[in-house]
Formats: sequence, C-alpha cells, structure tokens
Amino acid sequence: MPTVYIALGSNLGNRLAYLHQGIDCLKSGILKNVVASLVLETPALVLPNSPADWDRPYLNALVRGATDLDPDALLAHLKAIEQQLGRNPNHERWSPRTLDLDIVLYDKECIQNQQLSIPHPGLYNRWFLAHLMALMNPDGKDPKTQVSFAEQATQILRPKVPFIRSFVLEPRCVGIVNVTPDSFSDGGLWFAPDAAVARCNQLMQEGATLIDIGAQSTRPNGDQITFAEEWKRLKPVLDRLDFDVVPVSIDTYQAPVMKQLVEHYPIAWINTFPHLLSDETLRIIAHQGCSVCIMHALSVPVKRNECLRNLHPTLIDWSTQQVERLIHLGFSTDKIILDFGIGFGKSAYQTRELLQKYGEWAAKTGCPTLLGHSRKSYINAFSPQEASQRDAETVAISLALRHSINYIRVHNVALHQRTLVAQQWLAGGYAY
Ligand code: A4P
Ligand code: MG
Repeated sequence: MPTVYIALGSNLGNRLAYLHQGIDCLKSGILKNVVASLVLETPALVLPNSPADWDRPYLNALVRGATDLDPDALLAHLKAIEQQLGRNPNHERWSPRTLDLDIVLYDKECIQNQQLSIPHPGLYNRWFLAHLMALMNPDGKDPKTQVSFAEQATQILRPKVPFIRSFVLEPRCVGIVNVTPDSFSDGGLWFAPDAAVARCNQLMQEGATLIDIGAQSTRPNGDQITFAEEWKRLKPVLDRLDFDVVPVSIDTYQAPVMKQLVEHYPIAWINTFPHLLSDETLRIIAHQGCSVCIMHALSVPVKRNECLRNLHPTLIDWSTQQVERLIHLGFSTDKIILDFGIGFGKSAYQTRELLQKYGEWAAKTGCPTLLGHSRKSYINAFSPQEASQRDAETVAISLALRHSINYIRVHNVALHQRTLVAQQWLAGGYAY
C-alpha cells in the first residue's frame, strides 16, 4: 500500500481539537498505521493585503500512513473531511480555516496537474513543513530533488526554527481549574470568575484539550457546599466562557447541579462519582450527548487514612458494573471515561500498584482512560514536597504512563507539554 504524508493546519476555534478530529477521521476512514508528528504553533503566512484578522497563529502537524486510495480519490476524501469539520467549501485562498488537509507526499510520485502538486510546494518554502518532514523521516529522499529531508530542512531553516510553541497530540491534557477557596494545591487562586476564565483560556493556549472546572473541593475533610452555592460559583464562569474554544468538564457530584448544567450550557463531560447518582440523573446527562468521566472513590469527600481492602478485584468489579450500567442508561463506550481515582481511598502503596497496572486494568472495559494524579499526596511517599510544588513528580509519572492512558488531568499543562514534546521529539513520532 502506498505511504502518504498529510499536512494538517488549523487557525480557527479550538485548533487542537480540529487536529484530533481530523486524525480520527483519517484513521477511521482511509489511513492505516497512522503516525503523527509534533504539533507546531506557527505565525500565519498571509498573502499581501489580506484582512487583518486572517493573521492568526496556526497549529501545524504532519501524519504518515498507508492508503489504498489513488491521489485524486485521496484529495476528494480530504476535502470531505475538511467540510465535515466546518470548513467553508467556497473559502478564499489562505483564509482562516478550522482544518486544512494537504497531501505532502504520495509514495515516491511526482504529480503536477490542475488538481494536484505533489510533493506539496510548501516542502521547499515553508520552514515548518520541511522541519516536520525532517523530524519524521530525516533520511527519506524528496522524490523531486533526491535530497534527504534532513538536508533540505537544514537549508531552509537556517539560522533558527521560528515557531511559537510546540505540543503533543497524545496523551491529551485535561487542565484543572478549581473555582474554590479551599482546594488542596490551588485553593483561592481562581475563585474570582474573571481569574477562572483567564486561567481556562491560558490552559487551552498551553495545550489543554479540555478544562475540568470544579466548584467544590473533595480533599480530605473538605467542606460540603449547597447546590445553590455551587451553582453561584459556576454560573458566572460559564457565562463568560467561549465554548467553541474551551471545551468544559464539570467536576461535581450534586445531581441538581448536573441537571442545570447540561440544560443551560454545552458541557462536554460531567466528571463524577457514578455510584452516588440515580439512573434518572445519568439518563439526563446521556440524553444531552454529554460524556461522563467516572471516578472510583471509597468516600466523598475523602476520609483520611481510609483505604480499600482488595484493590484489584474491587476496581475491576466497580469498573465493569458501572460501565455496564452506563451503557444500559444510554452512554456509548467512547462517552465513558474511566478514572480509578488516585487519592480516593487508596494508600500510597496501593497507589503505586494502581499506577503500575493502570492501563492493563482499565483496558478491560474498552473505554477511554483518565489519570488524575496531579500533585496528590501519594507523592509524599517518595518526595517531601508540599502540594503546590509537586509538578516535577507529577510529570515523571505522566511520562511513565503516557502509553497506558488517554487523558492526564493536570494542574500544570505547559510543563506537561514541554516534557512530552521533548520525549516525543526523541521518539520521532507518535503511533496512533
Ligand atoms: N492542491 C494542489 N496540490 C495539492 C496538494 N498536494 N494537496 C489544490 C492538497 N491540495 C492540493 O487548496 C486549494 C487547491 O489546491 C485544492 O483544491 C487542490 O486542488 P485548499 O486547501 O482548498 O485551499 P487553501 O488551503 O486556502 O490553499 P492552498 O494553496 O492549499 O494553501 P495552503 O498551502 O494550505 O496554505 N500559515 C501557517 N503558519 N501555517 C499554515 O498551515 N497555511 C496557509 C494556506 C496559509 N498560511 C499558513 C498556513
Ligand atoms: Mg490547503
């Protein structure tokens, strides 16, 4: 089967989400053995005299895969995906786009006709395209020039690589924003609505896929608040957010809050403890098309020093039962995100075992998985840092588990992206 390289570019709306959706479409329809590059945030190249608001930074990435489609059929397919993801088919050239998909290479072919230029001309004049190609396949030869991609990029790139930021596509970072006065590591920092909104936008810019907003702390011995108080904290934040750019998960366990939320806002996930909820509440969430992130806990709020007796069988039984129940109530498996609840009724010794087996245990359900390990107290089993100072340890665990989980729920998204990028740069690509 021919090997193809496809470039992705987005500079409108939730850019990272468009790249994810584009790759998901390629993977489920036309491309096998998909490998993705890093994502580079690049200043827009614009045509002279373009409107000022076309000058928005892009996210650019490259994927490699195998396809049975011929080049014309592949192009038609890419255009169909672009339109499915909201691109205007009658767009002006180089106008802002939710997603652009271009064929960069089609095996070793050189094609020049009305429809197609392959290799894509951008390989010779766009530093980021040349660079991404050289990162993925440094020794491969350009079919037109017979020069290696590494050599070609080196010529174009001198003296430096001018991108703004870099990201990985996987694992996906869920940024944490606590709209509380008392959370364990950032209590009070984002309590004012404007501060919370600014934080959500910042975390998205830093490479989050979704923001998990919590208005009630579940920390050990935390205060419980009323439904009215929780709603009073959430509403002004949600009223100020642009949901097209910031997908939101709400971390809550009060049923009335959930019902109000899914009725009034396009919430992406409810992050909760399903065993505390009635079938009716869960049915309402499913009916609204919302996903549910289900977390295991022994007690809510957490009771200090309380832990499970039999970690493995308890978690397997719990996850199997809850997933069966949720499917019965109308959720598909891709809308159930499984979280074994680090810090919720597990000792530090059990937490280590859970982290070692996380992916293996979670895989049995077939649902996407989330790891919520950021800055939690198990870290004090090996490092005496206070909560706000535990990002180095959190990142080390994230790196170790990056292939076993889909989502990492973290306070420090920027540091995660920087670290994951370095690791993936070394690996040369991410096999989807
Ligand atoms: N076409 C010819 N060759 C190809 C190919 N190899 N792959 C034809 C895909 N299409 C190819 O493309 C217009 C026509 O090009 C297609 O109908 C196809 O027959 P389009 O995607 O519909 O329109 P476009 O994207 O506005 O134009 P074009 O010429 O593809 O522009 P590019 O290359 O996509 O550039 N700045 C940054 N930082 N990052 C970017 O990714 N991209 C652009 C647009 C401008 N500035 C940018 C970026
Ligand atoms: Mg294009």
